[in-house]
Amino acid sequence: MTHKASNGARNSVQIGEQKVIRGAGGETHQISGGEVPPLTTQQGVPVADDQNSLTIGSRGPTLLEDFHFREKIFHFDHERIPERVVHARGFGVHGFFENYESLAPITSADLFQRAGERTPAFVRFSTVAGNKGSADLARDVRGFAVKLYTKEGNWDLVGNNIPVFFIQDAIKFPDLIHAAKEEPDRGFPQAQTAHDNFWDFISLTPESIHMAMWIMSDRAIPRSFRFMEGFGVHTFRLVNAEGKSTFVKFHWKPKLGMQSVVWNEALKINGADPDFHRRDLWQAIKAGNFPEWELGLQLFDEKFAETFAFDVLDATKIIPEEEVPIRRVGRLVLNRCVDNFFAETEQVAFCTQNIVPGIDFTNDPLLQGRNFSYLDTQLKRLGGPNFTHLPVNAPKCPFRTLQQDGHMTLINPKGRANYEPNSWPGEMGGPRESSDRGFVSHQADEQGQKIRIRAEAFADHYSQARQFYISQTSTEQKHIAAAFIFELSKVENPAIRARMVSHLLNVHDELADRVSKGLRLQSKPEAAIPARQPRTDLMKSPALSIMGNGPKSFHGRKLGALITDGVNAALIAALRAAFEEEGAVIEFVAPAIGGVEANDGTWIEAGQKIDGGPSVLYDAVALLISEAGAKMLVNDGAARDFISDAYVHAKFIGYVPAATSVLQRAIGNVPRDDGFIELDDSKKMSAFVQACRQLRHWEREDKLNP
Ligand code: HDE
Repeated sequence: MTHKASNGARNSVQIGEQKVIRGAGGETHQISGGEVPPLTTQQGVPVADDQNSLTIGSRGPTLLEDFHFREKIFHFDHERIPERVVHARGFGVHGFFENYESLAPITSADLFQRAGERTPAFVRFSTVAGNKGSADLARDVRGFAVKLYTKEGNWDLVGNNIPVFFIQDAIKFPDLIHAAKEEPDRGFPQAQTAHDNFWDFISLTPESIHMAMWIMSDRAIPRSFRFMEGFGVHTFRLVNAEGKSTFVKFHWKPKLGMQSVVWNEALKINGADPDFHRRDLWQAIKAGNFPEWELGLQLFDEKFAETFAFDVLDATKIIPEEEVPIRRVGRLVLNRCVDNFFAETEQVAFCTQNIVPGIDFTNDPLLQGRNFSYLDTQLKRLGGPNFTHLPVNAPKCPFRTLQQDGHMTLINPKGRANYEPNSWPGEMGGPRESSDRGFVSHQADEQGQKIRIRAEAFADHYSQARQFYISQTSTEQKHIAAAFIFELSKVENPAIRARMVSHLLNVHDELADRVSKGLRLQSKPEAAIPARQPRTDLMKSPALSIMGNGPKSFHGRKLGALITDGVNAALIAALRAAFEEEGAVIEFVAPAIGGVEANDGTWIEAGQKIDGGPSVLYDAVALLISEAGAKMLVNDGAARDFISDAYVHAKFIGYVPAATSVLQRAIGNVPRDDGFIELDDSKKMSAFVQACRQLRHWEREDKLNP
């Protein structure tokens, strides 16, 4: 019989800078440096052996008295909590909001009173339809939820990256989400709206057509969380110290500009790196490239609301920026990753009802419904009423309630009084309401019949969908049509496909025509009968286009450079200098992860092996291979895909003459358009960076798909 050491033997021993740790089989490994804390049970009892459970003899039964084993398994069994019913897949980070100037004339909200004031923030980005383990590049709305820990309580602005929503009344939310998520009999498709139930619901819900345009646009496949806008969606109120209310729509404007990927690329990214968005944000923050957004306010009064063409309480409508300009009032900087994903990102509980003095709701029926849903959902998800005690959810200002007890309570009021009014003096009496500092709801006149009826002013479902379409560049319009065709081609029931086209006929003839042809409908359906005749006189809103508002910079973007042994070291140095000066990141992709030897004998480490670093992961590519490297890669499928995908996805391609044979093998003898930049000497590098600033060479895409 053999006995393993379990009589208090340490798991690690310090030998100078080296530590020797014991593996599961009792073997030893060396790791470097630092004191390690002893492993304990939850009760703080040090653990001597975490590799073997307690048994009678080495091959005998396990003993019930092994409290360490039982505690470990018990805790593991209960690691999961219900994932969010929507927005399950998310990524949270910390940062701060910095206020530019005092907004006292329009709001008494404390965070907006002083120029330069910084308010801690936690932001969680998410997709809506997919489960927690789904892929980042699903065609979907992105959640953009911001928790601001102000000095007068937490303000949660729980927004999206699209400024409108599918429905006008919260009572339809469960239907919308049921239709979008997996079909209940089969449990698929995952994280996709390309299926019958979704389009069945949409085609029977004309109010959703405006939002359908946005999700079929490139907005639904952002290149990065860092390159997308955010919106509060609803009309809110700002209220000043005198009680005067101003309507407001909240916008987050990314400093790095907007950018999206193309759909074929998104499909491939989901395979190559399902964590593409979260990895991007993680890497940017860890590298000190902190993304920033400016908070923009669209401010308007009752008079504007009365004269505006649509109801400002209808969340399926925008107010074009050209009509009510955006005032930029501060910046949001995201500068710290979480220490623990579960404790923070999973347990963070956003609630639309979390507002602070100086901010108030409107009667938007979607917002009113959300105010019930978010608090309610946290109870189920986080298991009790004390989720506000968790560090990520607790206010960072002093707070004191008379609430007590409940599951997992971490805070209970001290003193004798746990009720009020009470007549106990001073501290013994506990906290008191304060009429001067407390939250006061904006006083509004409300009266009317108790009815279930949609406001007449909500009845126009198509005019802004058309406005969105005409505001896009022709490339973006093509993408929208292609997305409708892709999604509806996955719909098995032809009647649903035709019904969608009947709505598009009310949006724009050209779009309806493209989609109808793309689906090969045998006869074009009649236009759907609109509740209100769509308007065709709404002006273009240039702000709605992504491509029309490019950042004209490669800052924050990523270049994938394919290298082989014998790569020209001077070119690599020039590439590094040029792209680093632009504020971009370079990742080297090589035949083996260990790296390559340059022509001057220096060693260049690789970030990816070719098949693990396909070009879909990069914004532009450079082919810096040697003659010998070209001979090797010309028959390498992954290298060919690297080039042909970059080509089809309209990326800028810098290449050395030695790469010509591989280029030809990958894309044939196509003429080199302006998206190709020959890097025959280091001086061409600045031309390459300059080209990359356009982000994509869309003319090529137009030529490839006329
Ligand atoms: Fe949400 N939504 N929602 N939603 N929503 C949730 O709350 C809901 C809506 C949004 O990162 C849930 O904590 C209803 C609009 C974001 O933790 C739930 C309605 C907008 C997040 C819920 C809406 C959003 C959520 C699920 C129709 C943009 C993720 C888990 C009236 C303005 C927050 C949770 C995070 C999450 C309900 C519509 C944004 C079930 C009933 C419109 C960003 O409470």
